Parts: sequence; structure tokens; C-alpha cells
Amino acid sequence: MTDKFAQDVLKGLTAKNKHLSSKYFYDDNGSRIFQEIMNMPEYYLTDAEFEILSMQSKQIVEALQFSQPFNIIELGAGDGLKTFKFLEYLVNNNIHFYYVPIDISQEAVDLLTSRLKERLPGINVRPQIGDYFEILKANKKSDYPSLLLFLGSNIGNYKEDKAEELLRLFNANMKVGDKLLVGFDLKKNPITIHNAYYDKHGITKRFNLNLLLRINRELDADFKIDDFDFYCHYNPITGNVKSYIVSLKKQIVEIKAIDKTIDFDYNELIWTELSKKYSLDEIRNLALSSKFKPSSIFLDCKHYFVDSLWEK
Ligand code: AVJ
Repeated sequence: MTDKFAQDVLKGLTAKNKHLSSKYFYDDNGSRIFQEIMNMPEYYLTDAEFEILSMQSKQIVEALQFSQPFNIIELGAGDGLKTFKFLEYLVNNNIHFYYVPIDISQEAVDLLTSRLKERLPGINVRPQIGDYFEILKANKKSDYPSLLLFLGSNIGNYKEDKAEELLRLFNANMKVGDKLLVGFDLKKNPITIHNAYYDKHGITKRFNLNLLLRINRELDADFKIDDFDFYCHYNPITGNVKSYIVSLKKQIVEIKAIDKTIDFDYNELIWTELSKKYSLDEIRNLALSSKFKPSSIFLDCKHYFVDSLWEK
């Protein structure tokens, strides 16, 4: 049998409403394009969370009420830039902790670790590669309290029921008293959100179409990128940003590795991503329904973004 990517592509492109998962955006190229997105002025999420973690480190640490040493486990650490200011505060204040960044990309974790050791010589880093839950399960045996970080609005990629399921799994792999800090993008002026995803330079379009290039390369397909476009839409009632690839003509694409031809109608869509926006009330309810006690919230000055602290 072929790999998971091939199976998911087959399933998604033969469905009645075609879809592909945004988790496949992040090959080396896609990760680079995502860096470009984070640098766009329209993509306010990164700046807002950076502000929270750099301006409110002290308040966050105080809200933890942890004995030392403690663990900080970052799920999907990526380039770790946002977390740096928080870690810097801890090191500069001689707080005793172990930082455990977890990511699927060995390259990303290696880079993050060497950069951190260079910039914060006093830090204890214990990087881990692989499956969140395997690593969390092992950590449950730790004698020290743990803070889990799930930042950057990554939770927004999950539909409400899947988000709850994921958070309950985090909960099941935590000790009583452990805490979880989750980053949520908040509902706000719909035009601000629209501009962050439907950017005028077409960087987000490139981010989406890169998935077709990945299928071409990894599954020997023949998508003609110029025959596809990008569309996205924010619904301010539900808080859902939904992103799509649009077929600009009736066309047939061959995917050799799975031995399939896919028919596209004129203007047919492939749904690629959900980026869900929350209200503070919805976040509280999600904490409770996933068996956490919400304990504090940390907002940026514009109230665009929140890091919400929950206790098991
Ligand atoms: C990395 C999932 C938080 O949904 O805002 C950015 C990815 N997609 N622009 C998001 C993304 C389009 C991003 N997350």
C-alpha cells in the first residue's frame, strides 16, 4: 500500500466535494512560504502573539504557580521565534526549567536548538522529534509540573469537534496541576481577517497552490498550476475562514503514483483549509468541554489574539 499522503490525496480528490488537508502544506517549500506569510503586515497573528509572549512573560509565569524546576513542552515548535522572548525572560530571572520543543521536522528542531543554545547559553533544551502523544505519555511520569504550549492559532485548523477531541487527548496525557497555554485568533473586524488570508501579493495563494506542486513531485501528477486559482472566505458568524483551490477550466489531471485520473469541472473547488476564529466565550466553553479549568487569559493590546491558560 502507498503512504498516508497518497491515501489522503486519493480520498480527498475522489470525494464528492473535493478536499485536501492543510497539514500537507508544510513541505520544505511550504514551510518557507509560511515564513513569508508570518512576515506579511496583513498577517497580524504572529505580531499579536509575539507581543503577548514578550510583554506578559512575568504575568504568565506568575499565573502558573509552579514549583521549580518545571517543564515547558511546546507542541509544534516550528522556528520557535515567538517563544524565545518568554524563554529569555525565564533564563534572565534564573527560573529553573527544562524546555522540550516537539516538532515533526528534525531540521526545524535542530535549527531551533542550536539557535537557542547560542542566544541563551544557560538554557536546558531537550528537543524531541515525532508523535506528540508518545512524548506526552512519557512526560506524564516526570516528577516536575509541566506547561504545555500549543501556540500560533494552530488549534484553528481543527473543526470544533476535532479541536475538543485533540484537547481532551492533551488532557489525558497531563498530570493533575499541569497547565496548557493555547493560542487562539479572536473574532474581529471581518475586513482585518479577510486581508490576512486573501492577501494582495498572492503569497497565501502560492502557499495553497504549492500543495499541487507537492502532489506533482511526490505522486508524479501533472497539475498545471496556471489553470488553478485561490479563493478564501471569512464568515463572521461562524468564525470560519475557509480556503479553496479553484479549477479555472474543465480539465483532467493524472496522478500516476495512485494510478488515477481526476476530473475537474469549470470552477470546481478543492477545500484546503479551515482557520477558525473564536470569541472569548467560545474559548471558555471549549476549555470546559475538554475537561480543563480555564485560569487566565493574556491578550495583545488590540485584542486580536489570546493566549489562554488552562489547568488540568
Ligand atoms: C498556521 C494554521 C495558524 O490558519 O492562520 C496562514 C496557516 N494559512 N495563512 C492559519 C495559514 C493561511 C495558519 N496556521
